[in-house]
Amino acid sequence: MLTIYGVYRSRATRNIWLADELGVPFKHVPVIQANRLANPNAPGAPLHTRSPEFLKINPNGHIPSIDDDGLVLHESLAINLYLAKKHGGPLAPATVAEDGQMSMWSVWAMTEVEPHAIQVLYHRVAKPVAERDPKVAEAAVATLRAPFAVLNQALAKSDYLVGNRFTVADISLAEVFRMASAAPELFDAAPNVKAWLARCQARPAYKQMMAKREAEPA
Ligand SMILES: N[C@@H](CCC(=O)N[C@@H](CS)C(=O)NCC(=O)O)C(=O)O
Repeated sequence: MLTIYGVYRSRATRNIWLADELGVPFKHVPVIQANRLANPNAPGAPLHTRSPEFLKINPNGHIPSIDDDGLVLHESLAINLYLAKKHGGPLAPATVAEDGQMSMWSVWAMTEVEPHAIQVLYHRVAKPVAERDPKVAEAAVATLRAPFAVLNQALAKSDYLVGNRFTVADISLAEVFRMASAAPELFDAAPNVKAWLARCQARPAYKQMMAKREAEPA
């Protein structure tokens, strides 16, 4: 049985969306970020990223993690590649070449895009207004123009990233690019990216995941 650790309001959405697309049943353990709790050490506090019980599963103290019949894995996008390859089908790489392409896009998204996209999210939306720094958001947007252009060019030839079909790479990248949603100027300058993200987010499994995310307290 697959267990996914991490609340819906976290990067766990990447793994939950994929599991739903694959039709893989899973147990969901809603570990919450410790920094979202006023007093994580209070008696009766929910299971969180610094709970000793969770640190035994992920000593990094981050969500998501999975336990798949005893195999414990961390890192959201590595988890996605593992689950896709384990369960196969159209979401998974069909050849070693596709495996290379899916790994390339995933590592690219995590290193070239996510660190900046998260600054857009923090400084335009997520932080309390008094803590937002528009200059940080602007700098992140400026840096993101180049990777947005790269993805825009890649998507000029195909509706999806790899193999001309919707795959795990699209799920992982769509979730990373969603972090930059508060910068519509980036999407307007990259119409293929904008249309691709809308295509990915029109999928029933995405909508199901997002409905559960919205139902969680902010
Ligand atoms: N590279 C990791 C990042 C994990 C991460 O930073 N997760 C956040 C939530 S989205 C977290 O656990 N924050 C709370 C904490 O670090 O205590 C991944 O993609 O899985």
